[in-house]
Amino acid sequence: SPDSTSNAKPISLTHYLIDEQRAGRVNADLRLLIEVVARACKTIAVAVGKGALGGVLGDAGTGNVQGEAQKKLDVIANDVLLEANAWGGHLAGLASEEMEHSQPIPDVYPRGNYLLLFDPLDGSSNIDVNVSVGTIFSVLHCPDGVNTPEDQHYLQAGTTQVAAGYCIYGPSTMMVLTVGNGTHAFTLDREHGSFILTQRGMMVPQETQEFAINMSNRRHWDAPMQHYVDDLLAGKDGVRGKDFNMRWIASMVADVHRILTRGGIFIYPWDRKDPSKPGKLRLMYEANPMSFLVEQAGGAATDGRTRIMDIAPSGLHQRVPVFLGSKKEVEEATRYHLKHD
Ligand code: AHM
Ligand code: MG
Repeated sequence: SPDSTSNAKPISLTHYLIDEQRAGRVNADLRLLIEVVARACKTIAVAVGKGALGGVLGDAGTGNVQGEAQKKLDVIANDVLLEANAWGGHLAGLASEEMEHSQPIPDVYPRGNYLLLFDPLDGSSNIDVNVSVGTIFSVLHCPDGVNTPEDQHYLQAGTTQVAAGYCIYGPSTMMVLTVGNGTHAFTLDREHGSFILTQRGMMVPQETQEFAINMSNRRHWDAPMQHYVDDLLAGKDGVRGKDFNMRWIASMVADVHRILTRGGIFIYPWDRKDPSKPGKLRLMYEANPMSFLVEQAGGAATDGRTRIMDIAPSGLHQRVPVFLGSKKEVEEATRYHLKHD
């Protein structure tokens, strides 16, 4: 993109947000809230980057609300985000993948009008092997007249999100953000400590020859899912008439970042390993924010049948199957399921 190579003066995240505010697309509170999240992500980037030297690798010895082992860095990242956002005055409350219930902003601080949801460190099982991980976040309005938000107030469809983004801690640290006016990437300039706009208006190619899925679960999938992937694997010799390449980092932020960069389809389907769970990924912390980013970049996101952002949430930690990325391919995968119904 021309932004990363041109001689034009670099545009910082702060500058970008002020431009959006002047254009009437974000207000001062939302702008400052995003700045606070970005600052917290810089702190997390430092902790992640220290690796073994920071004594932060390994298990925390605790479980989160879903009974999953927490890494020390899960706990650190969660604390950093809570601490950074509590006193800013822009939020009414927060909810985290790592906490059973949402938390209203403590009474000692002023309360704002937004709700922040986050997965503090997604893909954290990858940390110990030094693979990219990330923070995912979503911003909602606090419903009118609600002063002390409870879990139920967060149960809003993805279409109501006012902002969403992720920060990827990889070879470089990047923040990818949407406030409903395209999806834009900012790279952390470590020397100066600011995020610089390096790709304006990311666009996911409509078609793709690359898919991302954990193939080891194949026998646990339902029939349409098995047929769909079998047809991808048949390549040129099958009904699809073209070969497909496969990538699976097992770190959603890294997999979605690749798709936003060069296209592809990312799938975490329903499987019968644990029939009580309708998928692995969480609607509120992972599926909705990623769907918003992908749709704003011209891609699509469904649960195999329905648009993810149209789902009316029933629980803070609800799980959903996820199909997202290149629009034509997501539509194709969705067709396999609808045909079968
Ligand atoms: P987490 O929130 O516990 O880190 O789990 C989510 C991660 C995603 O980042 C990734 O896409 C998926 O789990 C990988 O699952 P699997 O290990 O089944 O391949
Ligand atoms: Mg996660």
